[in-house]
Amino acid sequence: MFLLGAVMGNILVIGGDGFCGWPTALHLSNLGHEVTIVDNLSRRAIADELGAQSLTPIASIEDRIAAWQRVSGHQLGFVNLDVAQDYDGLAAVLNLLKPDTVIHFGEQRAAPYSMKGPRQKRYTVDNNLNGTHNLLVAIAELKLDIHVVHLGTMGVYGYDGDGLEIPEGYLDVKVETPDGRLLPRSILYPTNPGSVYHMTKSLDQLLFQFYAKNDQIRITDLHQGIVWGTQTDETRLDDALINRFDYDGDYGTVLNRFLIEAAIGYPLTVHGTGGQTRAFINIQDTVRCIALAVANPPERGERVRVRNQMTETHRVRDLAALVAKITGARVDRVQNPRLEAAENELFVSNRSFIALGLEPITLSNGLLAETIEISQRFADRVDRSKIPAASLWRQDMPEAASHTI
Ligand code: NAD
Ligand code: USQ
Repeated sequence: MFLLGAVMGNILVIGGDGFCGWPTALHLSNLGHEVTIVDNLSRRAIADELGAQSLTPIASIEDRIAAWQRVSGHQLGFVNLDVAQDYDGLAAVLNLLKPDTVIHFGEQRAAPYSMKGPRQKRYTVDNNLNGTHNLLVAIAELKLDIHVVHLGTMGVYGYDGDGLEIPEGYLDVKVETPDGRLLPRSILYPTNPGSVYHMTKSLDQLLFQFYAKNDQIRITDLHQGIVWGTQTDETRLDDALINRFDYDGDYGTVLNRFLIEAAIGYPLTVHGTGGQTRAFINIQDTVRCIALAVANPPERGERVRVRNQMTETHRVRDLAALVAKITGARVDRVQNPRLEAAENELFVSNRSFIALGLEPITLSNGLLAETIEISQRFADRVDRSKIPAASLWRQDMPEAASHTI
């Protein structure tokens, strides 16, 4: 049995000011849930630190919340709190609101930023692991029966695949005993992270496994692919609700970067051969998947429920060719600043969301045109100097992804 958001609840959205969290908070609020955002606004601070703002002009959190109340009539709560640093504050919020569900987006999510240098590596590990662990400890200590929905990543599985279908979190294996018997085991799929950021998501998985077993916390871990697009049904309702759109070399993700590059006549920055195949999902499907995950929690005592949150896979150079075909952009091949396989295959099971009724938006469904339109509308806000990917995976690698190869 599954539910389509029919049971309304009290939901805390950690990281609810971010790219995925903001439209999710609006979507859940629109469905009738009581939503409170917890965010320390660190993403806005990092944008200032990098001198790289969202392509779209995003309103302050206060103006966003006021605009939502004006257009929808729904209230959104907001707590400015660092979940990694302020355990007591987090515990107090949980104890006061006693949410049915906590959705946890509140991590440093850019792989290039996490590889920039020692400060960013340490910040990413401290922030992501302490935040996740604080949440689990607080729920266990307060003895609250909360469903934790965490945003993980497809990147925990690694990207050197050769054709095996990646299952949803667990691998069923047979282990040979010393006396030759074969015993079945279901193990967490071996992780193979490609950055410090992806490594924190691999480590999060162990925290979840332990607290699901020891304290019977109900946990869903969503292994999400690269999110593309920017607007959703709710963020389109008012200019002050517009979602963020990162395009810089650290936070911009590949398809959104290609679209804004095309809009300003900047050659599409394909890293190396562009042979990496990745999983993708549109932001509108992200919010739908999260609503489905919220409505379909695991039972107490059940192992962590892992769902692969992606709708299609594409090779990077094919995406560049598609964008070039639609927009007339020129494709450039630049020095790859990352250490990653030159080519990989990727087959992913997403059966659990399809079984819950997800009807995937794919690149061919027309939403690409909307993202191109947004890119063109705000093209004059682009700082071209922020486009090259400058964070190197190893300091001894050749400089600058801006160099054509
Ligand atoms: P984002 O950086 O736009 O949003 C994250 C939000 O969390 C920000 O508003 C930030 O201020 C907040 N935050 C970070 N640390 C915090 C802390 N210690 N306390 C309170 N708030 C904190 O990122 P996003 O793109 O919205 O990603 C959200 C989640 O989804 C991340 O965990 C990310 O790993 C995952 N994810 C994102 C993508 C993608 O393509 N964007 C793909 C797969 C998974
Ligand atoms: N790439 C290019 N050109 C660019 C930017 C990227 O060729 O201009 C390539 C990269 O080298 C890489 C691929 O595109 O091979 C994807 O890069 P990305 O920046 O779009 O995605 P990634 O670093 O993996 O991170 C993003 C989100 C992260 C999320 C992850 C999901 O920032 O939060 O976890 O996607 S996944 O990729 O499935 O692991």
